[in-house]
Amino acid sequence: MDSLLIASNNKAKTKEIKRILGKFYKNILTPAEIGLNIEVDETGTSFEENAVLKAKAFSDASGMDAIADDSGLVVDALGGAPGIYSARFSREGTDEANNRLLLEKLKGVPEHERKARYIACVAIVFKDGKILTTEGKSEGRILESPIGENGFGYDPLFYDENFKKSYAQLTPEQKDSISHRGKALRLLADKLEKIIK
Ligand code: ITT
Repeated sequence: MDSLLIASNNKAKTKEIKRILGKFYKNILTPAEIGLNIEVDETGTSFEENAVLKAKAFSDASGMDAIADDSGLVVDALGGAPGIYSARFSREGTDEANNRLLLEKLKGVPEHERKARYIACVAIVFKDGKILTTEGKSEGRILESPIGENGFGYDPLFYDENFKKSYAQLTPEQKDSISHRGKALRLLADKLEKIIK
């Protein structure tokens, strides 16, 4: 297929999407690369609704196939928060402030009650209006202090029991192999493969 527009300005996400879907499209472009600047209000009540909202807005504005991811962190001890509000958990909304607030809220919570998962919903809206969505989850637990330099968002606090490392200590390829977004994108790749054949 020809060109795919990524409906996101999150650099870490766009890199992950390019790595995994690169073989399906000749060009995978970001909004900046085509000079498109739109803000989409994430007014949905689920990851899926928000992913479709974002992909549709970018597809409509560009006339291209567009892919969006809506994702977040679900913490059991916080009743599922921050969930779909993960990017805007703290007032500042920066990764640093979000991580600080998460640690504050989990102060005194013992290790076995710090279970959490990342969830990602990925949606492609094709230029003919058809929609494909997939979802991926990855399980982990929230550390008591940040460690690692890679990744983004809550990665320095999100610990994987198999690698025995935080997501921020994983290489990009290791993260892709187990992450919520990696899983959702591979499921999407399977669906795309069937469409192309
Ligand atoms: P776009 O809407 O432009 O795609 P965004 O960062 O605002 O970018 P979301 O609305 O989907 O994206 O919010 C996702 C938030 O969830 C993100 O900002 C992180 O705080 C967290 N998150 C999602 N996936 C993550 C990952 O792989 N590693 C760390 N944090 C992640």
